[in-house]
Amino acid sequence: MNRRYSEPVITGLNHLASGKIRDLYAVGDDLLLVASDKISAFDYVLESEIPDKGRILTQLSMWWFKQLADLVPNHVISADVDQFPAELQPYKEELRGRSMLCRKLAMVPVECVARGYLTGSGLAEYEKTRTANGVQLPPGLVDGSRLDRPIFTPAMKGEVGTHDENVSFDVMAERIADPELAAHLKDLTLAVYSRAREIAEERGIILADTKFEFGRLRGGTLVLADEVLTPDSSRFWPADEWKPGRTQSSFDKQYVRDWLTSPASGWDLASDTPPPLLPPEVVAATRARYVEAYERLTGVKFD
Ligand code: PZK
Repeated sequence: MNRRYSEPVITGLNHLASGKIRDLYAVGDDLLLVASDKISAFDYVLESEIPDKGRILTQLSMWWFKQLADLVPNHVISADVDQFPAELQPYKEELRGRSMLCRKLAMVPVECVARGYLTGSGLAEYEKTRTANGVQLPPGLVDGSRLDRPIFTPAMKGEVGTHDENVSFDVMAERIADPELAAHLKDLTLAVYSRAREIAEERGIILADTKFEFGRLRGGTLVLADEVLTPDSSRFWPADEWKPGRTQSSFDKQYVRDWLTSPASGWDLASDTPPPLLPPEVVAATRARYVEAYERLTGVKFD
């Protein structure tokens, strides 16, 4: 695979780790999570960036954290650069709107996934055994079917460079060797996802599934971490185009996928060569979709 990883963007800060499109820095005893404008498609991080994507996703996460605060505490200290510690002030224009200062947690090594619609790896398992992560499901479901009761489908780290491995609740509980924690993760994941699915549905966006990361404070309190309920951590589908029985349109990335797989791009997904630069109109249309998701969900104009 020919993945490209982002370089740590802010020289001068104590870089700790990078995901595909986000970077993590140490700031005193706390952490700074910085979202870039990078976008991934077909497992590649593209050369083209989507202007404002990091700010949009950070502001969306912050909005969700607020909607969910009565269900679960979160790791955010502040996303207001003017409130950041003195050592960050030299970087404040680079950080503004796209960074969150967070409490450092002892992370739970489980990707806590909730699914309220069946697709992807959940669908693949269902078609073989009528289960998802070992959970029995009703007969007759197809790609994109809504699940009346959302399911908890945890995943755990596999080998480097591979996708996470879906595991049953029991296997996850065994591996973390803490059945009470396992039960708490499941309950929190389903409670938070169910609240979010309902809010999104009212606003014409289907939140098909999502991935949460939790950590613990000293003392043991479970805290919701990372970014939450963004198009990068979740599948967003336009509700007005939802039609079970086929691959659903992606709310945010459909223009990118359509163009990359069209003859116009000159690119072959099977070729193992990195995807080409996106044309400006594809970048603009994609940016508009991120803005639209933000504005529909929050009811607030993005600026
Ligand atoms: C933490 N990640 C994943 C995200 C990356 C890596 N509050 C926290 N405390 C301790 N650790 C983490 C968090 C959070 N969130 C998250 N790895 C560690 C990650 C973004 C960029 F490089």
